[in-house]
This record gives sequence, C-alpha cells and structure tokens, in this order.
Amino acid sequence: MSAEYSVGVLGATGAVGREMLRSLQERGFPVKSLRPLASSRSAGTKVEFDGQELTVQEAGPGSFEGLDIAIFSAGAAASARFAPEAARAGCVVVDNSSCWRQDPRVPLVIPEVNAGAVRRHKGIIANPNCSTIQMLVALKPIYDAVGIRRIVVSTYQAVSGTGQKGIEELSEQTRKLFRNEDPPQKVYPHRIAFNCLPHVDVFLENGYTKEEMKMVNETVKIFDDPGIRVSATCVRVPVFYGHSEAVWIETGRPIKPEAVRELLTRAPGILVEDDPATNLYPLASEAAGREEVFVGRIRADISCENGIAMWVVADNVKKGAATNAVQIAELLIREPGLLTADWPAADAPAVAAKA
Ligand code: 25A
Ligand code: L14
Repeated sequence: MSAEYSVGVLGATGAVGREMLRSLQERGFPVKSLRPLASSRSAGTKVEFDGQELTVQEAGPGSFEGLDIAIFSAGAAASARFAPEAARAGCVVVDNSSCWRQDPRVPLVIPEVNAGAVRRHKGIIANPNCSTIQMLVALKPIYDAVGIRRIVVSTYQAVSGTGQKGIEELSEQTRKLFRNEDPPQKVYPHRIAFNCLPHVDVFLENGYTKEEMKMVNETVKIFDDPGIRVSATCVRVPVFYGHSEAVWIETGRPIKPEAVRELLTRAPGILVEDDPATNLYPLASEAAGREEVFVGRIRADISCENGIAMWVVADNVKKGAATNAVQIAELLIREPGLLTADWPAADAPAVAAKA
C-alpha cells in the first residue's frame, strides 16, 4: 500500500484555504488525516473534506505535532509566527504568504519552472505570488529556448486576491450601486465596482507597490537570474476570479511568434488559446475554476528588437495559490527524504532583497 500523510491547512476558512482543501481532494493527494486550522474567529466552525465535516481548530502551540505537511494561507503575520514552530515540530510547511519568499533558506517554487529547488528546503518552502506564478509558467519555455533580458508587465487582478473580504466588497458595492444606494467601502482605498485601481498592496519608496516589487524580486529568485530586468504595474479590476496580464518581453536571441506558440503548446501546465480570427484568446471568465495557465495574443512587439507580446490568464486562487501549493506538496512525497525539517534556531524572516 502506498503511503498516506497527515496534512494541516492553516487558514482553512479563507478563500485560498478552502480551495486548498478542494485541490488536495481533486488532485488525489494521499491524505491520511486532515487538520483544518484558523484563528479564534473560526474555531469550532466546520469545513468539508472528502465527504466529511471537520471542525476547525484555533492555531496555537502544539497545532502542528504529528503532521507531515502543513499548507499555510493565513497571511504573513500568521506565517512568521507559526512556520518555524511547525518546521521544528518536524512538519514541512508550504507557505502561501509573502513572509518567507525572500529568505535565502527558503526555496521559492513553481513546479513547472524550478521543481529542483524544493530539494534545498529546511522545513519551509514558499509559494510565490499569484501574479508571478502565472507569468513565469508562461515565460519559462521561452527563457530556456532563447533567454529573456527584460520583462514589462501590466496586471488586471481579481478581487479574490484580497481573500474573502475582497470578494464581499465587490459583490456588496455592485448590489448597492444597482439599487442607487451608497456602496460600502472597507477594503480598498477607492470603489472597486466599475473601476480600475492602479494599487495592489502598499506603496514603497521607489514609487512601485509591494505587489509590483514582488513580481520583480520573485522573478529574479525563481529564474536564479540577478541580471533579468522587470517592471510591473499591478491593477485591481472588478473581476472575482482570474488574474490577466499583458506581458512584453525582450529575448536574448530572436524568436518568431509562431515558434513561441509552438513551444508553449508543448509546455506543461499551459493552454495556448490564440486565434484572433475566431475571437479566441484567454479570458478570466474561462480560466476561473481551471488549473492551467492560458496564453494568447502572442505577437511580435513592433516597438523593439527581439520583442514578444502576449496575454496570460490564470485562476489566481487555484494555480496562483492552492494548486501550486498542493503541487509543491506532491513534489515532497515523490522523492524519499524530502519530508524532513531541520529548521535552524534563528527564526526571523529575511526581508526582500530590494524594495
Ligand atoms: O499577508 P499576505 O500574504 O499578503 O496575505 C493576506 C491575505 O490574502 C489572502 C489571504 O486571505 C491572506 O490572509 N491571500 C494570500 N495569498 C493569496 C493568494 N495567492 C491570498 N488570496 C488569494 N490569492 P483569506 O481571506 O483567503 O484567508 C485568511 C485565512 O487565514 C486565517 N487566519 C488569519 N489570521 C490567522 C489565521 N489563522 C490562524 N491564525 C491567524 N493568526 C483566516 O481565518 C482565514 O482562514 P479566520 O478565522 O481569521 O477568518 C475566518 C473568516 O473570518 C473572516 N475574517 C477575516 N478577517 C476578519 C474577518 N472577520 C472580521 N474581522 C476580520 N479582521 C473572513 O471572512 C474569514 O473567512
Ligand atoms: O503576496 O491582493 O501572495 O491580490 C497575493 C494576492 C498579496 C495580495 C501574495 C492581492 C498576495 C495579493
């Protein structure tokens, strides 16, 4: 009989945590027992897993004893506190927050891009930002074939990136506006319904937002390429599920759009949808609920040498978060010896290389 594992999900009641439970089930992860964890707000509530109702427990000391793997999506503060504790309890953590991504002890992994990095873990593995994941899945085959020197990207990000509260804000505002009532505004600094906000996460001193600098710093770390130049503008749009991205790249050597289409068609985790004649291109409405990264509008960038432009769409809660985290857990059980944690005594997460 093949092995089965004790799995914890921290943040099990959130938008991403619920999807993690679904992904474990849908992908057939060999779960022996599942422990849903969240804050005191949700302790005692029920979540469904594999046809059973499980009671959510408050995360605290001892929560990770006896677990083989814990998948976290409870925000950076909870990850800073609980990930080292879990790793020291012998439980390998796959963390979806931004907390540990730039720590040199922590591999930052997209299975289609840098699966091998998982072997260097010491008990904590970070799941990249959703916008970075879908962009690099799409760019990896091109990077390997001809190199990429520079990336310029504009994102169109769904409100589910902010978790359950973002989903509620867009629903409420839309409902109220249709009734001629004042829309409530709690989550974003401006109305998101029928609007576009060039503002995701907080502003930094260099004029970029933290979300934009995550795309820069995470690309450098995942491609292991300090020389790659990246500039991002991240925009929140009134879409529930699915981030879209307009991506322009300058490659090291020339490559034709047809060759890019060909490469991406054969690459793992990608579906090419690119037939302008029949209005076929990726849409958030079609990508929602799917695990693949969708790519279309592949064309030569007429403004520079060796330029390619494209449109990249994926479900931010699935491939951007839950699916990628479960795929990392799958890597951990595929090779013997990877389910051990030897997290060092000094805990504090290293901050981003540059911001
Ligand atoms: O810090 P980061 O990395 O930037 O991430 C910030 C948030 O973004 C979401 C996720 O929110 C995360 O918390 N997120 C992160 N990565 C994402 C990605 N790639 C992403 N979203 C999309 N794509 P979330 O709403 O999905 O999940 C939050 C979950 O974490 C639990 N949690 C929070 N603090 C915790 C904790 N668990 C343990 N210890 C802690 N200290 C949280 O559980 C939820 O499961 P909960 O019990 O706190 O909340 C249950 C329900 O209560 C509501 N709620 C949340 N906050 C408040 C609240 N109600 C009132 N007041 C609040 N302040 C929510 O509706 C939730 O469903
Ligand atoms: O860093 O608000 O993974 O859309 C991803 C979703 C940060 C917030 C991360 C959003 C989060 C982001």
